[in-house]
Order: sequence, then C-alpha cells, then structure tokens
Amino acid sequence: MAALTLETAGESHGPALTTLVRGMPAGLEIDLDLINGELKRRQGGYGRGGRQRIESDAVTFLAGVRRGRTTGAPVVMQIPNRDSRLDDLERTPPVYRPRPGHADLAGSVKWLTTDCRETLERASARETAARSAGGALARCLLREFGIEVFGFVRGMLDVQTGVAVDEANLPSLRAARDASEVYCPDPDASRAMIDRIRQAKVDKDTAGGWAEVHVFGCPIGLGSCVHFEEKLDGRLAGAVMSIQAFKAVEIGLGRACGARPGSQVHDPIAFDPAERSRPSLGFTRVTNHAGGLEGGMTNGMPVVVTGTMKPISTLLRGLPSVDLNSKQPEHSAYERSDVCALSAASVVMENVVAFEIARVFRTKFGGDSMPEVRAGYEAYLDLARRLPLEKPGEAPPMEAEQTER
Ligand code: EPS
Repeated sequence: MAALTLETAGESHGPALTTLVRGMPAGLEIDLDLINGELKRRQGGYGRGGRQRIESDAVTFLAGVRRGRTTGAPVVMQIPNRDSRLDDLERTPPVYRPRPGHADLAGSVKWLTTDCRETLERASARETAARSAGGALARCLLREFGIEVFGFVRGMLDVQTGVAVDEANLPSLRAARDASEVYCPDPDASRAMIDRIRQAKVDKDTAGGWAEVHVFGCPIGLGSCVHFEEKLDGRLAGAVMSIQAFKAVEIGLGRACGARPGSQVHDPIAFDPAERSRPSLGFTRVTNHAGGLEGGMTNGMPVVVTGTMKPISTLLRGLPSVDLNSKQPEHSAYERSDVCALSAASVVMENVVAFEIARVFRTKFGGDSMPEVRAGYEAYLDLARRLPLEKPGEAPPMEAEQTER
C-alpha cells in the first residue's frame, strides 16, 4: 500500500488541469456524479466572473480506474480548460503592474521576470478544480465508511449565520445550502450576502468571508499525537491554508480559546452505552469546542474547521502599485476576475478537508483492496469496543465477548 497523496498540475489558461492521486485501494467504486457534481458546485456561487460561463468542468480518468472501479494503480484525472490561450500573446499580454494581495510581485521576483503573467497563470485558483476532484475521489472512499463531509458559507463582511450544524439536520441543511446562491443554508443571511456582493461590484471592490466544514462519522484515533507531521489538525490547517486567498484556519473554538479559562474550553467526557456501536464508541460530549480533534487525533466528535478567505485581490478599480520595469507608481492591472469566490472556496475547502481525512484513514487501516480496508476498519472498532483488553496489547477471545453482548 502506498500512502495516500494528491498532486495537481496545470496553468489557468493552459490546455488542461491534471490530478494525480496515489494510494487508493483497489476495488473502490467511483461515483462520477459525485466528483463532477462537486466540480459544478465549485464553478458556481453568486459573484463569480465570466470565466465560469466558458468552462464546464468534468473529469476524464486517464489511469487507475477500470470499469468504474479503482485498480490500485495511481489515479490520473484530467479537466480540460476551454479558455485555453496561454500561447496567444494578444489574449494573454504581459502584466507589469502587480496586484497587491496577489502572488504577482513575489512570484515575478522569484522567477526573475517583470512579467506577472508567468505567476498569475500558475498561482490562479483555477488549480482548485483539480484539487477538488482529488478530494471528491477521496469522498467516494469515506462514504463507504459512513463518513460525511459538509461545507458551507458561514459569513461575509458584517453578515454571519447562527445556523447550527449536526448530523441529524444534515439532509435539510444540505438542501438549504444547495438552494442558496451563496451556499449558505440560512435564507436571510444568503440574501444579505448577495446584497454585499452586489454592492462590492458597484464599488468596483471585492469580498471574502468565512467558510466552515464539518466531518461526521470519523472513528476515534485518526491522525497522530506522536508524529508531528501526522497530526490531523496540522494537516487540515495546512490543506485549508493552502487554498488560494485563505488567511486563517480555526479548529473548533479556534481563536476564541484564548479568551476563556480551561474550564470553559475543554469538552467534558461522558459515556452512553446506547451509542457504543457508533464510531465514537459511546464516548459523548455535550460541547465540541475542540472541533473533534484532541492531540492531533479524531476524538469521535464531528471535525469542525473554519477558514477565512480574504477578498479577491483583483479589484476593478485597482490599487496603488508600481510598474516592475520603470519602478514608477501605477495602479495595479485588472484581469478578468471574480467579485467574490467564497462560495466556490467553501466547496474547495470541503474537498481538501475530505482528502486529509481519507489520508489518515488510509494510514490507519492500510490494505491494498477494499475488502482489506474494510476488514482493518472493522477489526479496529471491534477491539476498541472490547476495551479494556485482558492483557495489555492482547485481544480477548471473540467468543467471550460475543456471549457477553
Ligand atoms: C482567477 C481569476 C479568474 C477566476 C479563476 C481564478 O479566472 P480568469 O482570469 O480566467 O477570468 O475565474 O478561477 C477559475 C478560473 C476557476 O475555475 O476557479 C484568479 O486570478 O485566481
């Protein structure tokens, strides 16, 4: 078994985007509708620009899938760019006036050029289509084990929804979110956000905000408390922070932890035998300030991650900058862009979070094929339910436990 990894490649106006996922077990059924559905959602959201009317994202599998199932070999997916014009100088002229907030300045110096075009094509959030495809593929695996991921827009500027998310109201929340043009399950907040985006457009300005992702059904113990690079909170923070334009990531209570004493932060532990058959093994909490993660591992509560997206750095009215050739003051260049891409970013976030959960899931349960993964998963939960084991490190005989039940 290879570790689950994700790589993407492709320029915004190149011929195609490519996704490479290694480490998927053989025999996983691919839900193409799920993957393409996520790509479609990522293209939408109120405030997107003209590019999305040109593109119609869908994946083609180039390797690793046969007759709708993974083979165990690396999976390669491709998403074509309809607006492919990288080599057309007239349509992609040089850009010498970097946009504050964009990768333009740092990237141009990095690649020793004064043409920001090189950077903007490489740094573009178009790449997130490829990353979302990888995450959606990972969701096909998670779903087999009852792990569900839900992302939405929590707020923008002065608008915040107080909507509560739990497993029981997931279907209705999903329906409400999917009926909202800004992917927020609260209709009043959605209307207010649309107003803010409209106003930003009138002002030739842009808007960001907050997206939130909840993961339900993770077994206790995914991640690590002994290998820093395997800590799930760290992996999630890295994955979310690496989405274009994200400036902050919080787990559970996040920043607010700093303003409370320990007694008002940590989630008291209880045990409910009626919940024993669930992946949380019967351990319950009334609060979930930890956002489902303690010591870098899942603790049986839903994983809750919030990401802050800054407003898009391409403003129609421009911002003070300099010409990289003359070093003289200039207004930053305008390139076709979005006024607000927060809704799309919430879809990306949902899928990158899913990928990180699938990654630690694969690490814990191993196996080369789906039956082996399933056996590993079930054996672990079975042992965990039998705790305390008779001798440390040893499982009690199956029969004894079965009669006890
Ligand atoms: C982006 C600018 C716009 C966005 C693009 C990200 O593209 P273009 O410059 O082609 O108009 O629409 O996002 C996508 C193309 C996408 O699929 O998400 C940028 O500057 O990052």
